[in-house]
Amino acid sequence: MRTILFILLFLPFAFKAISQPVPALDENIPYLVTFGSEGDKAWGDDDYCQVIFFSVPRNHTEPIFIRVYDPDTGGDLDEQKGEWDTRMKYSVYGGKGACSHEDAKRINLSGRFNSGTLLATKTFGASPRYNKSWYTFGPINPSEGEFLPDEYGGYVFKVIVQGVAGDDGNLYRLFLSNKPDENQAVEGAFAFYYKYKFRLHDNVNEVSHIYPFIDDRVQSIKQSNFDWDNDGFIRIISVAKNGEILKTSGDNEWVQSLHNIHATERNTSYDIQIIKDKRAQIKNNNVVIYLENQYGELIEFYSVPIGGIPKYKYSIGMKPKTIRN
Ligand SMILES: [Ca+2]
Ligand SMILES: [Ca+2]
Ligand SMILES: [Ca+2]
Ligand SMILES: [Ca+2]
Repeated sequence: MRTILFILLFLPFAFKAISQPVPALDENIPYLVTFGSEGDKAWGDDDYCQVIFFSVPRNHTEPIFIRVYDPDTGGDLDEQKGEWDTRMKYSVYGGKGACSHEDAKRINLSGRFNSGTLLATKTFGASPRYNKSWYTFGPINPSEGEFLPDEYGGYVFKVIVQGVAGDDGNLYRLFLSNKPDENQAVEGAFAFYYKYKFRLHDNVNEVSHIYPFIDDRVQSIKQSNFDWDNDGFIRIISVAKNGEILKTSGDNEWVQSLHNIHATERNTSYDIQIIKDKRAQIKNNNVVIYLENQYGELIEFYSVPIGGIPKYKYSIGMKPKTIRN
């Protein structure tokens, strides 16, 4: 399965520039979110941790930098509860097991989810110095990543963002850069993630997207989402699905729905579209989503849709349906 992924990755898509920020440009998601360890789950974070992987192509030898926008929790962008008392720890891992260790690909923070070699770490509280500005990790030698050429085309790094104190919400973005003091894309690099926590737009006309890749072993997916606050709907566009609806959660709850995979969808991306409720006008909505295949393995979301953004083909479309469990 991975071989096909690998081939697809190296087709000449425009990875440059659009694949380096997380959230990615094509995702149209305003910010990632992680709360302090005492956060109220009803505010939209179930476990106060986010894990993002970056892959750097094997032929890239120049140092790379992992940059964080608004790493502090305080000031303009972040979500305040009482005093600003949140501390947020950012850690970059490489080396053997950083990505391949099975605990690194689970939804729960059990076992060695922080597997690999710790390359850099820093903890931020409220900091006017970093409010609405960038902090840079690095230089990092690409070869310090975990070398996974067949699965991810090169060297893989893991970034763990974990709330270690407080109850406020941290909004932030990441960028994989060639430069320490500006965002310059590393050609051919991309990001992927399994459990994605982010802020929805306040503007009800904005549509956000996430792009899981359906490899050739996937027969069905189970999607789970948390604290969606019944804010509109989530739908799948693929070569065979023209808006199949994913069940959305209410306040402080998980929901799941099951979705069958059509044969023509294998080795293509899904465009999961997130559409807000036009009337409810919900602000500051933080959400969590992940997908599992029929074996209970998490399915990767990619910062750029592998094979491009899928288009529904009327010739193979199935009748939309949602199986709820
Ligand atoms: Ca607080
Ligand atoms: Ca801030
Ligand atoms: Ca922040
Ligand atoms: Ca929410």
